[in-house]
Amino acid sequence: MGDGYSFVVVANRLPVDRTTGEDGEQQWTRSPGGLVSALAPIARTSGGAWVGWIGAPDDDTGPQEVDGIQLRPVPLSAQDVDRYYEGQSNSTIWPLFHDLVEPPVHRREWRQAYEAVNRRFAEAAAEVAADGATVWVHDYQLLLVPAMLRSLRPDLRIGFFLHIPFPPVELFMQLPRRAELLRGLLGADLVGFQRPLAAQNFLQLTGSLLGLQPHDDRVGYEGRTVVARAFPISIDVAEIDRLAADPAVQWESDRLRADLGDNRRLLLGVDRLDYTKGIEQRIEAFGELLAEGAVSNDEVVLVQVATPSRIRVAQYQQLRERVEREVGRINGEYGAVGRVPVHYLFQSRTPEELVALYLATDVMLVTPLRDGMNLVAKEFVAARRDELGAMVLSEFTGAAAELEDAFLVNPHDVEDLKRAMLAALDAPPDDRTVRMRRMRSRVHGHDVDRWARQFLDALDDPDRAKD
Ligand code: ADQ
Repeated sequence: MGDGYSFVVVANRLPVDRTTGEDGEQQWTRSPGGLVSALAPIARTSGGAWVGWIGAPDDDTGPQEVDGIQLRPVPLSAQDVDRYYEGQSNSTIWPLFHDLVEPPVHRREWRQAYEAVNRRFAEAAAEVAADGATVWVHDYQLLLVPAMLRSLRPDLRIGFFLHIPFPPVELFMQLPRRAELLRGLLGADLVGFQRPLAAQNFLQLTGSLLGLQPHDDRVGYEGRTVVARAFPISIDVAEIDRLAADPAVQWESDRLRADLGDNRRLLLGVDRLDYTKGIEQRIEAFGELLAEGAVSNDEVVLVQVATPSRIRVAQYQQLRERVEREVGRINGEYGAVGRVPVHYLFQSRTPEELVALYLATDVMLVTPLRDGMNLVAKEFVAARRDELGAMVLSEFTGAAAELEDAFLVNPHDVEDLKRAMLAALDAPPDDRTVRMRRMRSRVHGHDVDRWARQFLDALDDPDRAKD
């Protein structure tokens, strides 16, 4: 075991995408995204490895190195993907942890697959970790891994970070085999959440479900201390800033503005197509503003970029149909030849294209019904070097706790959405600049590197890191 890795990341997905080279050879490239760019340097300099699924079923690619990161793939069969990933992770835990925005589905065979796959992740991590290594487990797909890993390797220092909200006690209590899931998390030394309230929910649950006695930010369990604390995640600010300063990106932004109509103001939504993101409610509110004549097709345009996500899950297919029907209805009713009020793109876009869109935007719409953090909100702010642009932001995102200068909104209330959209459109330029400046200073002081460092320092020594 002595020759393993001293730092191991365990996440559902490996941080790589498959591409096909010019000669037809399959290659792996590092996937974009803040988490990967924050952890890759740490993994590289500290002799680290990353355990995760390669993203395609029945792929038995072996261990390999990509861009300096040692990858240890955990293969999943088509049935594993169906039951562990699309089933228990995304049709049971995801909706339940997001306040039952959609009803969770409970199936025994999904739970069994979830446990079996979590065990394989834990075994893979136990195999590659050096003596006394630090292991950082991520997210709701792997709630059982910390305890499984601890029983295999009591010598490890284990951290867990939950990227999504942690539900209130009475919602968590609805989960079949809830105590086992909670004990899974208690296998960690440090459990990190996006918000302090989530950490409190977790600690309270250890009392009400397991009869433990949480105190302050920790709880004693099986002779150890488990610390639970908030570590709000962020983005690679320097990278977004670099893209925003790139003349090619700025040129693309000007071109988008011209294509959409220079005299129209642009509202923008960028999300995975997910029912937690409030896309339907946002489009409905925009449709009502058009119907009431509060805005017109000549004055405003809404661009909604929605990345395809979990497309085999029924609730996501139904959402897609509802959104597309509503966009068609609004464009049919209020559009003109060559000019429609809603541009809907069911597509993934490159970071350059997203930043060009952010730069072209007058009002950014980030209106999830519930969201752990929401990185799009922070990317928009980081991109606006010109200190212009307003943001409508849901109170139910983690980001709202940090970006209080946005136009905050209750996305369940269509009237409130309409009010906030109009307020953001009508805000005097000075007011928008003051708000943007404050939001930028918050985002600049808290980038994803700092987030990762704070988590790992606290994992190393929770009391030192607290000062
Ligand atoms: P997500 O639910 O995926 O993340 P979010 O935080 O907004 O949500 O991150 C989405 C990322 O995907 C952003 O970096 C964004 O730029 C990118 N993206 C979105 N639409 C895209 C498109 N059309 N094309 C290309 N890229 C697109 C989960 C939790 C969040 C939490 C993050 C990180 O649900 O609450 O903020 O993890 O912890």
